[in-house]
Amino acid sequence: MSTIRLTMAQAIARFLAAQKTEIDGEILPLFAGVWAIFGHGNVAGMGEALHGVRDRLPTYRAHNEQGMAHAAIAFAKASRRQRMMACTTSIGPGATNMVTAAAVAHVNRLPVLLLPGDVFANRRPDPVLQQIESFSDGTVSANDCFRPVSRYFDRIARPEQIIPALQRAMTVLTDPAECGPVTLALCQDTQAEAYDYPESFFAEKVSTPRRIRPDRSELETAAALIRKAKKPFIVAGGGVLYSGAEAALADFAEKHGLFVGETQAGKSSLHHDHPANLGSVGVTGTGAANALAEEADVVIAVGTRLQDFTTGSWALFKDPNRRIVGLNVQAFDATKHNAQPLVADARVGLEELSEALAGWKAPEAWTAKGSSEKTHWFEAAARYTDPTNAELPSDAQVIGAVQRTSSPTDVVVCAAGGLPGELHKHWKAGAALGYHMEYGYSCMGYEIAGGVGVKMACPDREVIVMVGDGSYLMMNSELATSVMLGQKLTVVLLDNCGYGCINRLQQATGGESFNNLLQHTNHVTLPEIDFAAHAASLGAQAIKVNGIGELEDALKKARGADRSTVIVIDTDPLASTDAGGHWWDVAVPEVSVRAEVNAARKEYENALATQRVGD
Ligand SMILES: Cc1ncc(C[n+]2csc(CCOP(=O)(O)OP(=O)(O)O)c2C)c(N)n1
Ligand SMILES: [Mg+2]
Repeated sequence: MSTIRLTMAQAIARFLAAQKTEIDGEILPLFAGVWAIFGHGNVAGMGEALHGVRDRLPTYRAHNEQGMAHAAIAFAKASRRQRMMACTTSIGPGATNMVTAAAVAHVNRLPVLLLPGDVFANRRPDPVLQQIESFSDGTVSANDCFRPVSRYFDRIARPEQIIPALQRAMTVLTDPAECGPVTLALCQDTQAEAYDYPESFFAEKVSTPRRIRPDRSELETAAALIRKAKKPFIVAGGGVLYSGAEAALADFAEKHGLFVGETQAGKSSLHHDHPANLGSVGVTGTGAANALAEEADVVIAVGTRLQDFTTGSWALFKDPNRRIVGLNVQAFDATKHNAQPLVADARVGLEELSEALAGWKAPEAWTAKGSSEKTHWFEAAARYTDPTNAELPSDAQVIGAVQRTSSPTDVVVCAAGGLPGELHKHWKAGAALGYHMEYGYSCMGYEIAGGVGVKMACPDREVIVMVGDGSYLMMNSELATSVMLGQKLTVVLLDNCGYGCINRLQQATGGESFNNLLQHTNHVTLPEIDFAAHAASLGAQAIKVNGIGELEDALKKARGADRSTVIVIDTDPLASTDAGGHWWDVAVPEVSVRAEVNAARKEYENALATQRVGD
């Protein structure tokens, strides 16, 4: 066996550079690059190794470890999980800064390879700078925080351990069902230690996405269940996009006279004006999709985790006899709430289900209801996004302006605040993947960093990041990275002076406005933050606009710009779209000195009575 003597870090770099993927007949590097922030825990080992492969595997420097991992995660999502990135950090704070991002990837089932540095395996210099020192357990380090948010975690304390560890990592990262973050914690001394690795370990490897076909008996049972349905309804989740099943979904819906409600992750599975697309479903659903979901007797859940925003905290589907068909590549999801599982890739699953349903169509009365609900919804929704003379525009009116100046191939990126709900209801998605919402973890601070990753994955598409003032303040530093790397974004920053959506939720649960909007928060001086000046200081073009007309002008200018632009607009913190939507389970205090809370609790208990447990 021929071997090659490399450090453990050099072996990792070489191995990653040898991993390829085939997309539309083209062989591409599986890892588009490595995000890195160096410290003593990785600069000598991983730093030296990445420098050695920089022509084949580029290294990108970021400003915050969480931000760089968000960029990597967004890249993978915008690449339908077929390409990905790795992230390396120092030990201690650099590593734990990435834990939140690991959770984002874990919830959203997205591949990312996290390579935090770790303490010395030989323990000779203990305790090193940033070592947390457990009194009771010598095997614990700060990186153990990654365990619950990694699909696979390993600590590498000998150089040859990476041979099985990297192979296992690749299995997880490229498996559609198991897919999620992998953390390999790399002991600092081991990174620099040499070993005679087999040359074969570094041979080029091309991975192709695995498409799991349905089990015969599950397919027959699911098809029989659907054939009996009088009011079937499809819920399309992120799995549709991950699998590239948009055409299969459209075909399935058309052939069988079915309507589709899209989850946050599934939005843009169908073009917004496809006749079968009733738009968003659930807590932030359209009146149209929810009307059908409420009556549905068979819910065909495709590639969705069925999280509470989709199921209205399990109170949305009201037919007492309704069944769910869980078409999902992961059995964990396919069997939720007593669903009839159909474990399969979304695309081949829909194709085979369609064959099994040959000749069957949903009853015409039900189809007619879907079409008329859709027409009603769009009439009702238009008045929320149209401009008015109001002093401060609502989020929906800003969305209307962005929509009017956008093209169908644009990608809108968002994650937290009031915007996700408004975008879910109102955004008219064009091409697939044009709606990029991180609403699994809804992590404030994802937006700008995520936008950078989306732009890297889709260089030919305009990327529009929509972000609230709160989320922007939480993490904005990758705006400088977007300028530095020439990854142009248009950022629309909606400044309502605080955490608008949580203030509204607080009021809805009977609470006094408290600690959310800046004005209701302990302060000596009310901050007047000049967001445009801030963004300009990071190198972006920046402008503060006054009203919807100026916003549209600025958006048009930003399209032509070659560097990131931040457009700041003041918005109304109290306005939101009351049409559509559904109850969401947010626990209201059982006892309170506030009459408003007691009233909200009564309503809450009434709503709880409609919640379905288990079925
Ligand atoms: C990291 C993180 N911390 C806290 C929350 C809870 N949270 C959700 S939305 C929100 C407020 C967001 O404020 P902003 O971005 O200004 O949007 P707005 O609500 O004003 O629309 C908070 C605190 C969260 N989702 N993520
Ligand atoms: Mg805000």
